Amino acid sequence: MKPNKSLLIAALSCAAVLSFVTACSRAPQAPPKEVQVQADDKMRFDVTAFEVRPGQKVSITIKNVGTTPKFSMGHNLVVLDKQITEHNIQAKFLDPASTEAAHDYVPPGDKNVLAHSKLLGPNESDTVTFTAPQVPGQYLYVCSFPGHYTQGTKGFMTVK
Ligand SMILES: [Cu+2]
Repeated sequence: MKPNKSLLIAALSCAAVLSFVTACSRAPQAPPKEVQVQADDKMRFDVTAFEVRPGQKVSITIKNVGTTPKFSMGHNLVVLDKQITEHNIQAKFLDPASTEAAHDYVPPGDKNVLAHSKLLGPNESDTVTFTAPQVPGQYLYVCSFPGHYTQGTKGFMTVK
């Protein structure tokens, strides 16, 4: 017996609809990832690694818990694209950032900056909210105040 052509088409389109619905329900909205980071006078972040899902909303609160005035020991938190690595960060980001005191040491329009906080003095805090990249990998976050990265204000956001 020959299969009924219109039945076959109906079955196929049903399957297409089903797989579409399944694909939709398979992408649940993960709740926002909240991260609290402290920076201190020793030029360290207390949180140096965290994980997020691709496309997840991320909310990072950075607090300067040091006591040294902002002009000599300000801290910010800058999340960088994964093209910026520990090997190229000096030339590709830190050097240009070092001359941007007027912009909290973040070069305006830098495409490798995914998100950044304000530059913070003692006891100040700031929250930055952004959407995690879709591309899995390791993304550096740093303080771009001159000299602080090399002392240790850095960490990795892992998208996976
Ligand atoms: Cu700093």
